[in-house]
Amino acid sequence: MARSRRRCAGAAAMSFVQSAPELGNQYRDDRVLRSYLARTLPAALRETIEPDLELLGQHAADAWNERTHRPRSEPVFTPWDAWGNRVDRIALTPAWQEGPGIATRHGLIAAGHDEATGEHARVHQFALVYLYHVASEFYTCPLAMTDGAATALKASGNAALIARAVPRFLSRDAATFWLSGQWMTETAGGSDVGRSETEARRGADGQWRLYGRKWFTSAVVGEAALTLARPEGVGSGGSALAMFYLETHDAEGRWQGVRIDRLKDKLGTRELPTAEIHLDGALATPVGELRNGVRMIAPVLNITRLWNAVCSLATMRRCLALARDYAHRRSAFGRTLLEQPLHVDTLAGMQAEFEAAFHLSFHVAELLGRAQAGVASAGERALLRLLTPLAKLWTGKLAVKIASETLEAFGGMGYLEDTGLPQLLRDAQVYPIWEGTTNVLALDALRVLEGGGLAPWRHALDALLDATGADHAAIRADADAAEAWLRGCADDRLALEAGARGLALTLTRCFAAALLARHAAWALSVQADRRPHAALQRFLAHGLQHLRRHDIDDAATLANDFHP
Ligand code: MFK
Repeated sequence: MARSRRRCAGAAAMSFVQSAPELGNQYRDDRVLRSYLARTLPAALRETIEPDLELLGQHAADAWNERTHRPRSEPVFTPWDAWGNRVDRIALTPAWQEGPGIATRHGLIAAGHDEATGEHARVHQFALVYLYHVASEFYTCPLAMTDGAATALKASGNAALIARAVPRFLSRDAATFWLSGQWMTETAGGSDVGRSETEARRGADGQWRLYGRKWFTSAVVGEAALTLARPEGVGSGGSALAMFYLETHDAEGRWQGVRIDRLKDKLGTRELPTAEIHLDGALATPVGELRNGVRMIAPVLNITRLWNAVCSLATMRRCLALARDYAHRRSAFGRTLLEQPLHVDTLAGMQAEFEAAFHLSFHVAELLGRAQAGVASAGERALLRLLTPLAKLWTGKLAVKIASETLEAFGGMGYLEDTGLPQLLRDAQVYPIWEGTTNVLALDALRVLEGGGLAPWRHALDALLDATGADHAAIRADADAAEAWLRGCADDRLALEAGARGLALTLTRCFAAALLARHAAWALSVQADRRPHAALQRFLAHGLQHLRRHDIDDAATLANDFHP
């Protein structure tokens, strides 16, 4: 890879031209991923999947290195044809057209449900997701929902729908592969889904048809969708909603009861055709009972939240790879950026946060794989339920921070659209919003703690630290503080809710630190690699504790400060 500064040949006054950052194979170059897989996967499985990981790692590099030679494109929506027929056609970008081929060839969804790899299925799958995500231009978004739909249908026990849809969702052949949407968000309910207004009516023919408006349907190009609707005549609230399965086209390939109103004009993820749609008599099948739809769709939420965490990691890793490469190439004040202590210190801080986030997110994938394979203990299942929203809320925010810092590491060039760098930041901003905002997820974590307490989290944390053979008193002290905070707020609902984000971050960072400590001990003894240990020291120095208990009245006064 050329790392030299270049001069503009033939120019009258020879002026300096900075070489652009380039990526190498994103699997081979990823010490964190490779070291993690070496610890967690059986050697035979790792050797089997490695060629595939290398291919996706090369695809990631090629997609970035060639991107400057290709014009950027966005999906184009055509509601009517020239003759006045309603067609609702969406022309996709080249990366999205390649999506089904890549997703099925590498088994992006199938790998996560592969019984042959047992409890390791999800780690294998999320390694693929992590390598593919940025190059996919968020084709991973509908893949996440399809994975969620397969998981929710399997959990529903509806044999007919499982037989019809799941093999298509898990297909390894683009010709038979189906994408599924999760059409949940409405104008009244992005977070408060219980306010959904879409109505389900049963006709004289016994068929259910849906009527309503869905406000953020990112997988509108899919062949199927899981959605929520309120059966006619039932009451209000989330428990009165039912979960329905529908197919978007009829046997002749025409939209069935679905009208696309327009594509969203979004800050980022612009290659992803997120649509507003109307359901106007769309034929649909209840997946299970005609109520408790929110509970029934929850498996989709949990799966897509883990995808969100891993995609956030992928963005962080991409940012770091670019910033590191550039630091070799770029000189200022007579030294490369990599010889400048403050720049090095800044990159090291980003790397430490990323490494901790990596181990947390992939640990959630491990737990999911164990739960799915039926080998997880009750404690592990409880931990999975808690760590899923925690991993999502932390990594979403962190990706924005690291993307922002990365743009700064490029100086003014980081602010220029045609470097491709601003897109990383704009795209990253979706992570804290999509599939539940930070606050909704912090409250979800609170709901879990109210059900099962902190014991599963604390036992697992202590077990991880005990296994390192070191004391790690600082991590345990912050864990003690979190437990004390929770006990102290037990009778104060307002304080509990107001402090839920601080509690969530503290639980997350303590657990991520314990996971990083476990990996650092392993890497030191097995690979003689000190880098995870250095990452841990830095991560601890950034601080684990975010517990807050502010005066609620003061908070209300400040938040409502509309008048001079
Ligand atoms: C990548 C490209 C993106 C493109 C742009 C996208 C921009 C943004 C577009 C969006 O709109 S994304 C938003 C997606 N929406 C969400 O993620 C929903 C966020 N809201 C929540 O997660 C709320 O917490 C929730 C809707 C679940 C609350 O609803 P309710 O009706 O108040 O539910 P409730 O009563 O708390 O829970 C109902 C049942 O579900 C309970 O079980 P029981 O009936 O047995 O008591 C809960 O325990 C269960 N439940 C809720 N969340 C769960 C869960 N179970 C397991 N896991 C969960 N996560």
